[in-house]
Amino acid sequence: SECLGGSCKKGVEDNVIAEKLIGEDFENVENNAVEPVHHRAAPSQSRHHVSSISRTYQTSALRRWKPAPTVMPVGKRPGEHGKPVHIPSEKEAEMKEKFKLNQFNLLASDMISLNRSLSDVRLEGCKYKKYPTLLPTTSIVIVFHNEAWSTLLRTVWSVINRSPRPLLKEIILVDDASERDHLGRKLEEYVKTLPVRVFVLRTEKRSGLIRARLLGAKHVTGQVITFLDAHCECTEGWLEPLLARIVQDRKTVVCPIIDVISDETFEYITASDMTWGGFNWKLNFRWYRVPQREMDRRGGDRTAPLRTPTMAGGLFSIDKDYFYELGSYDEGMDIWGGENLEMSFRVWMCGGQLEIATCSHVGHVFRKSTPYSFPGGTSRIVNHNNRRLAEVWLDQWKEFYYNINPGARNVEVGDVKARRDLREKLQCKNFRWYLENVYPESQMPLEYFYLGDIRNVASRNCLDTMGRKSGENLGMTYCHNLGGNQVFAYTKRQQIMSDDNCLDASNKRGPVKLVRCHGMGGNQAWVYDEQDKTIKHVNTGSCLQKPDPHDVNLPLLRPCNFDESQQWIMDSDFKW
Ligand code: UD2
Ligand code: MN
Repeated sequence: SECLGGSCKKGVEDNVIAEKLIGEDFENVENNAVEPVHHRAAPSQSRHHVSSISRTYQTSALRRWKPAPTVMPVGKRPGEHGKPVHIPSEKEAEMKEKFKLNQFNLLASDMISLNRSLSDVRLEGCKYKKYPTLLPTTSIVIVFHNEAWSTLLRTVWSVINRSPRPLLKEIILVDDASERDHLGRKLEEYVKTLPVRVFVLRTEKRSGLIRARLLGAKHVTGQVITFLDAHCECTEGWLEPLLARIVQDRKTVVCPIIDVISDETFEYITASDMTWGGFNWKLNFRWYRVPQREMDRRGGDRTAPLRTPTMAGGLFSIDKDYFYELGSYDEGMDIWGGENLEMSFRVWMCGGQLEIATCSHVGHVFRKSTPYSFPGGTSRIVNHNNRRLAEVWLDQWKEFYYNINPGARNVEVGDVKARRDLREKLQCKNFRWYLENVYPESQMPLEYFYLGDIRNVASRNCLDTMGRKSGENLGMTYCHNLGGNQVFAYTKRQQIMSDDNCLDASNKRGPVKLVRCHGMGGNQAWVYDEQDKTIKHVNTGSCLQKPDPHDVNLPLLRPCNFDESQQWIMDSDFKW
């Protein structure tokens, strides 16, 4: 199966990922509220630290800690300091063969030490930040299905080496019915030799990552649960910023910045602190640039926790009691997908907050495709999970999902009553509130007049994105009434949108393109006149017109003439 949703960091917004891979210019960070270095906490300061602890935490239950010493591995193996590993050409065939096992360069991973060194990738201002001297303990829960030995154990070692020992209660490995010998007895014997309590749980049958995490969570004895994927590497100082936010407000769910471990070379590539989580109409998780308004809220301090509308899902810390109060996970979700958006909406709508602690960096191997099976079919499972979250949390905005992904309507959703009851019981706010207050930049518009196909009166054909990308021309073809590429929203901001693209014209004779919606009017503002049925481009005053016979798939922009070729029907569900 191909790259699912935003799970692969390379599938993100082009502008954002380009910046991620090139690495950002941190030049003006020094101007931003970098705290002075304090070598010893002054008495007044420690009082401040205690008072910043949320009242639900008993200080007696918290642990004193010192930053973890970074353990430097002995010897010189490839990949130290997060450098890329290069495979000699004579091993290329072997490399390609092994790549298939996990959809990453297993040969490279196996060459790297299980506790390889990484550089300190944090912003300068993070290195000297003071955190409460008392923090809650955490248990790390890592679920896996057929994970490679080296990536799994490198995850474990990076936790051991870079977490303050008093804060690390245990590491819980949940094997979700793997079929690899090394994950059996060998793994159990190995973890016994580790300097930290590590144990292995096993689901009886393949249960998917959601139910596997629930099994792991049940055995947590620390105060905070920290979930990680099984192919991560934690960097210096990763844990303290996560726990510090939770001890300040136990209803905070905190993610680290998820850096990229290259699936090809295992190079450690620092991700931007200027991206946050969003989602599109298809309910794919996506990374987008943090808007100015959130930068302003943080007073321009890039080391301050960043409020994010959604999370990628694999890496986060949550107070254990709060996890259950909030309804843990939806047990009706299978294998992979959807649980991250479900939890994101639930956290925000039910009184919590979701943050990225920009001082916490954890690397993750982003893959281009999933290596394991989806029993029952990838799209059936992902649609099943997404339907469950749409039916419970999205209110009327679920129609965006169903319209752009009409196949989902026929996928079994199961019983969602218990989850709807949960929403009721927790007295959660509605999705309108979420869009207004948490995510006004969302691709799902807060106010819209119309959602459906746009049909020409003369030709009876429909506007169609033809599945094209941002920057390409709008298309047109016969109406199939299925939604998908023929579904558009006409919004109160005068946009005509399809998912995250908007109809855009910069010339009075076209062409009309699909361009990433910017929400600023300009070339993306259109006025639909219900009376004469024209779609007029505000900036140029031209009207949208059906294609000429010689180029039947290309809608035109022409001087308005009120002819049928410039009349359009947008009438189902109209609500002005
Ligand atoms: C992302 C998340 C992942 C999860 C997923 C949506 C990050 C970095 N990763 O996808 O945690 O939220 O989006 O569901 O945010 N696994 C099982 N049983 C299964 C399938 C997977 O245990 O049936 C394990 C798998 O071995 C891995 C973890 O679940 O350790 C996440 O799976 P993934 O790495 O394939 O997901 P990813 O990173 O593409
Ligand atoms: Mn993963």
